[in-house]
Amino acid sequence: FTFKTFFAMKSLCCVSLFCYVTFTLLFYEIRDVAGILYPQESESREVKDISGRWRFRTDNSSSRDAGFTQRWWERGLEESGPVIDMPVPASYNDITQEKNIRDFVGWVWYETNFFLPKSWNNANTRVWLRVGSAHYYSMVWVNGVKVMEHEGGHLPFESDVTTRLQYVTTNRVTIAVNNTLTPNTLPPGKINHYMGRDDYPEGYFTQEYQFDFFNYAGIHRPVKLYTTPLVRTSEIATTYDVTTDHASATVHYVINITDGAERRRLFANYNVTVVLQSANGDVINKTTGGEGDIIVTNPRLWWPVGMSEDVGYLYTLVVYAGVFGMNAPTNTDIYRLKIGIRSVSVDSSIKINGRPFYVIGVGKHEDWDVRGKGFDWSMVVKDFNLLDWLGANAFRTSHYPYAEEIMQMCDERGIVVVDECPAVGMRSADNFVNKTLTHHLNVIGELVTRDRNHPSVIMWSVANEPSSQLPQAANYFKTVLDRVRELDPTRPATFVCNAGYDSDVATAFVDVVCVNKYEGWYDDAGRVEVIRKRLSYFLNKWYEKRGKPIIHMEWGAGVISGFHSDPSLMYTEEYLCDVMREHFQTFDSLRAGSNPILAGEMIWNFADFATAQATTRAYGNRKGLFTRHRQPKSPAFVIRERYRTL
Ligand code: GCB
Repeated sequence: FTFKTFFAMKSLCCVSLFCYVTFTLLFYEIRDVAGILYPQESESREVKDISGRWRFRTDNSSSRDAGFTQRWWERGLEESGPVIDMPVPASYNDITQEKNIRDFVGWVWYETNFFLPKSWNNANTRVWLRVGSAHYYSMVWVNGVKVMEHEGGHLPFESDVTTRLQYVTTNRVTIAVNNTLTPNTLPPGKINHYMGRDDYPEGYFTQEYQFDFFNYAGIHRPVKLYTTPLVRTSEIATTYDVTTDHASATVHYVINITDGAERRRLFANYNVTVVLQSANGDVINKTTGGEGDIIVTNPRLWWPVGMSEDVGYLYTLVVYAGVFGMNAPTNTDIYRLKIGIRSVSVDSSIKINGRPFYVIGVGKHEDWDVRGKGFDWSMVVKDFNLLDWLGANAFRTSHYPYAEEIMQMCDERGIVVVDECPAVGMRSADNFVNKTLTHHLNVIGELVTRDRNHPSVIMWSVANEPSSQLPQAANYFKTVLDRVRELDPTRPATFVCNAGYDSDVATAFVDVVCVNKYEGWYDDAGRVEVIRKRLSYFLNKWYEKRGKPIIHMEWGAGVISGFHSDPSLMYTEEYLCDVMREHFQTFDSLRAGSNPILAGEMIWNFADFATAQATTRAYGNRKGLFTRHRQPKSPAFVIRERYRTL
């Protein structure tokens, strides 16, 4: 199955009115999902980052609702109780020496103040408040007035706060965040109450979840204010066609222009000019209108690491949007979107620009010491340098969407991304109900509209290791995967499966079969000698079942850095090296030959990471190639040798 762009399909269907109507509806549906463009400066936009040291308090009341009953947002937080310093962005869990804060469940309150430049106070300027992400449910007030609520971590949310701001004095922003997970959140979880138990302290409860990483919480990504003109570009969607000889490409674009009344209008009311520039700013081509095509002859295609000398080439799409008749530069909104021209398709293999692409990557986490899941440029750049050192060409945003800045770096560095939804730990039947499904579809909408312009994203993953053997999983995942393809028909979609090949009912709807299996670890622990045979049997069974290319998404073994043994023993550095060599034999036999069934391998995990406390987790998950402090364990050198050779 080849993923042609729907734009191409639309023009093919022009002859048939029926088809035209069908695709036009699709076209409008894309517009109905509010995408949030990354805030950036331009001649018409300013950005003010208000991250930093905020005031913070956990709501320790037994029902965690004191903040609401006492209306903490109405005054400075200091006036309603004690506060502590809290960095933003950062998870709050590891910042203090308090166990209560590390393991806190419920509402926490953040607050800061900011001044605004007087120049922002004019009739043609709108000011937006944007939270890069907060885990999990957020409410935001500006100067005591509620401006937005958002459900779900890992994705940005914003609101027009123009009318809430003050220019003669300081402004106050209050953000309440609740990390409680329920059977219908993504990821799901549940609260266990120990009511009526004489053997537990009174009122005791715990947060339980079925995923293997610490439930870090707080404001995880920067909080920014930014300005736009009244009429602004609010969404851009691009797709590409590349000719088979690579001699020409078409950039299809759809732009949404939003006016001051926040009504979405036909772009016919506005004057839209779109200019495609090369990386060094030369104009390649330009056109006008809110939707259209830009032809690029002899395009410099976007290639991932290892497929070309010319890795991660990005053009810039400059969008000028203004109102007809008042086209003075001050009224024109200017937004620059970096794009990479490439195609993705799947038949017997994954193809980028028509050429087979073999995934050699890692599963990752946004996880660092002290800051938890808080965005930190030092850690992000370090991780990219380590990916480069390994020679990896891909990673999966296991198990939730990563920061936009990380996606931008993937585009630039030619690192392919399998972009994952935070649907991890859907293990029980009460996770597969309409309430979860509705939220899942919303999250998919937010994820696809946020990330659809990143050339690095070659596949959507809608979940990790759901109980896909449950009968209700079939319809559930068909619905979710249909929705992804509806929003983005240009990329394959999948979920990552650990159900048995004989019991799973939902991989029928994926484009690439992605499986997790830990031979020599969870299966046949300590018996490296059976890995080759067992792994090969398993992957062949999957291929027999679905006949689709397979990515072995997770495999590996726990290693405590500095543990050694010969012959190897589980948890030693030598053990993972042995496990790797056995896996490589099978991978090589299945990725080559006349019928290659394997499209890629991703080891679990890039680095050690924090988890909930458990008897099977010694200071977190130790399957990292690198320690949590990003120092290599010896298996990292074995992977490096392989990835750099492949
Ligand atoms: C898995 C999960 C991942 C865990 C890993 C492990 O299958 O997808 O989240 O961390 O196994 O190490 O157990």
